[in-house]
Amino acid sequence: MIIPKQQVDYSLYLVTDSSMLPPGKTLYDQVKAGLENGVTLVQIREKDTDTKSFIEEGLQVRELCHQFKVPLIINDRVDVALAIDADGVHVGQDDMPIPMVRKLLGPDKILGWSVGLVSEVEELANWGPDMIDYIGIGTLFPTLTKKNQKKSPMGPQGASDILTALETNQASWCKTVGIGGLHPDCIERVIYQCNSSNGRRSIDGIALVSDIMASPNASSSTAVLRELIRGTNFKYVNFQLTPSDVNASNVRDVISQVKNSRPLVHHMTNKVHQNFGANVTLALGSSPIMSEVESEARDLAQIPQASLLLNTGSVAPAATIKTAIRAYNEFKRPIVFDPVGYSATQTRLILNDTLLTFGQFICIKGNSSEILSLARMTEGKMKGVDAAGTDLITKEYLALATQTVAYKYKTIAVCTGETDFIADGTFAGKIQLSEGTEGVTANDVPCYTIENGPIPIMGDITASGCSLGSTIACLLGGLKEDGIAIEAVVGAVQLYKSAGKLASTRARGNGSFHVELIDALYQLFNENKPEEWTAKVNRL
Ligand code: 3NM
Ligand code: MG
Repeated sequence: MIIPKQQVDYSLYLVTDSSMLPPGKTLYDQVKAGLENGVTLVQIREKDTDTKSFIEEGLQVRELCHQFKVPLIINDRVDVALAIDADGVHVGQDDMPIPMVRKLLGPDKILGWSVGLVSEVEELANWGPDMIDYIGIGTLFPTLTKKNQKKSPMGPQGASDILTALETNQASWCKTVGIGGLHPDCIERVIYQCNSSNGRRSIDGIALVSDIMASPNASSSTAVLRELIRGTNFKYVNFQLTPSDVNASNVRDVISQVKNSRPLVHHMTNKVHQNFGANVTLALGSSPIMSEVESEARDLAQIPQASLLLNTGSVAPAATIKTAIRAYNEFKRPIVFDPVGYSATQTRLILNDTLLTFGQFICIKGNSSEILSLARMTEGKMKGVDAAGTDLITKEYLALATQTVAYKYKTIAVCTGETDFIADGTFAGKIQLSEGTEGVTANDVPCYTIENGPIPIMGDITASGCSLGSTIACLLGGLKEDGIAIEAVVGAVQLYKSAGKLASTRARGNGSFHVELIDALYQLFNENKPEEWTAKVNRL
């Protein structure tokens, strides 16, 4: 062993594949470039190499790795690992059974296992700490590298379930790396979102193949990866995620910022909402654009005060939505996600979960049914898109569901109803390998309520919930660089509820309520006196 196995640094784990080398590069070249730029662990994974060449190559790479004090792991071939005295072996679920591998390797070598299921974690825990040293958690995202994939991508939420299982099965000693489809555009998000529910751990490293092996410039590719996993602030929006005890003066300031900057609020939303949402946006001093054209999403995301409202009530093609999500994340502009009827049908569930896996949202908004199912705190499927049948659920339970969604997705979650709940799970954008959320759990994330008594007529017009999404997107879109996200979201919900109350006192019925709501939003926004608004904010 080049170093004691307890001291292995799993943070940037390079797995080889000589079938994808760029022209003129050898496996040795790519591994060397990786090691020179911060790879901390190497695995030779060669599926089609004959034994003799595998051993020759293995000896060369072992020598190279050891110059950098980096251990070398061999995939699958226990015989090759023993023959060249490698530092460890990695096996999958269909390879040699773990107790046999350990017996052949002896106690001091590193033994890694590919894990995708909670039941596998239970098995590993039963073996105890002398068997497995680390697991590769995967497949995280779709990848072309692994042929004959049997597992479907689990996303950060699936990886978090595995991390949680390690904790609940008392297997904290087991180290973890995430693997599968990891590239610079998603690595920070993976580190940010993957953690056990007790907040005690996150993944210990990133394992990848193609991003380095297939790179024409493996040195700079590795340097980019090294920088991304260094552990810092995850800036997926270009304003602040600082915690705040929101008050009227903060909210007044947010609205002034919107007035000055006139944000462009890009709606990808359902047909029923389009007209009303555009009018609400105009009433709030902002410019609506209702576009589901894939080719212009990137252009829109580059407009300085743009924001995206993504409402899956009736859906644009998934490819179009993904292009938009990628662009808004890349240009650090806010996305508000409204997963309408989140799990009402299998089609919606799959689409919404795919999108949740695919991007980082600054705000996720839903009614109580949607938030309860996102939190996995409800039994069975939702009926339709309305928040029916949740009247008997306590406020404490709804607050916890909102906090759970905020914590899981590292977002600001909004749960609408007679009382609105807002939970801030952004952790100020702090990300770090291994540390989890430093013991903070869903229960502990800041939570606010907004109350204004019942406004039954709100439920009698269409798209009133969707237009709260428009309002949140307007206020987030208007934030300056030093603006604070939670103040915009709380301010938006408070503004919307106050306007709803005011409009309900003026309306003669559903039709005039529609009009009065737009007028009331216009009036309260332009007066900008949050201290006089009837909806009250409480921090729980
Ligand atoms: N194991 P890339 S996914 C080797 O899910 C491997 O266990 C996986 O390649 C698993 O970084 C994978 O190019 C391939 O996506 C990862
Ligand atoms: Mg294998």
